[in-house]
Amino acid sequence: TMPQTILLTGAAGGVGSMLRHLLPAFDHRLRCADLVAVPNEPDALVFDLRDADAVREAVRGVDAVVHLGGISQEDTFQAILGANIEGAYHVYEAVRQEGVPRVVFASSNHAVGFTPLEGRGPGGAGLIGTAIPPRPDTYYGLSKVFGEGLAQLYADKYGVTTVSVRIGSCFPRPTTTRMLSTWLSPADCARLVHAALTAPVTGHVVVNGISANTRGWWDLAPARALGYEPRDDAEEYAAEIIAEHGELPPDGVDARLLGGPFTGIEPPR
Ligand code: NAI
Ligand code: 15L
Repeated sequence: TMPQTILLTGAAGGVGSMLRHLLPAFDHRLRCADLVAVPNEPDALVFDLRDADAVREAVRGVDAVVHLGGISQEDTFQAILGANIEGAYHVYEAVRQEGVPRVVFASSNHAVGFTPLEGRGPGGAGLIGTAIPPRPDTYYGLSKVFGEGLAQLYADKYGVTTVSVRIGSCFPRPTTTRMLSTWLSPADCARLVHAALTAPVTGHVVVNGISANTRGWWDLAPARALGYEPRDDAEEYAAEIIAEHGELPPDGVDARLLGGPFTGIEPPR
């Protein structure tokens, strides 16, 4: 098949940098964009997602958008409103007007962060799927609920296909005990984004995005249905992490609520 041209927003960020290195191996050609210059990408487009015209220009002519750009943790409502809510709206309006058929949206575990874990996971009460009510744990998580809603609207009304990936914790390696459950390795992230870009699906599909973690409590069936085959398991780091941080206290937020520490964050005002 012909290589697809993909607009990668948030290309200078943590996940964007990992995908810049890993996606070309899947034969995707990247057009990088960010608010700041993208290291080693002199052709990257530098603009603010709040600028509708710049977003439209960036989207023109691509086969798909991988939308990572925006604020990736809790912030003031105003900041989230501009970068994440208006930003996502501009991406979908551009996609609609330019006739781009597909978006992969970087959603988050924090869209459903107040979901109780109730001893889920291996040997527990079963895994948490994607057909659960929104329960954002922050204004940040709320912006991901908005993004998923926007994806659904543009699927139903305009036939734009979106795969929303509720990412757990995508970092080079797990660094906390919670991440033994939530880790998405960079290589598995690239596998999942590739599956989301190429799977023969339409409409709005929501998938959980973690590696094949022994301690995972998220159902990966929706992602596997797209062709995602995770190869990494955070358990490889368990001995080291437990030696440093210990097991999760059963009555602490990390063991009780899906969003862990974000459920207790007070936003800056
Ligand atoms: P990051 O904060 O490292 O990267 C986000 C990028 O978006 C930055 O390079 C930033 O400059 C850019 N950006 C921020 N505001 C912008 C604006 N107004 N206009 C244009 N660009 C703007 O975040 P990371 O970790 O790379 O995450 C990427 C995406 O994945 C984010 O949407 C995040 O919410 C989502 N995600 C990440 C998780 C993770 O574990 N890394 C977990 C769940 C979701
Ligand atoms: C997220 O949504 C954040 O973007 C990321 O920085 C991590 O905090 C991650 O969730 C997590 O829950 O570990």
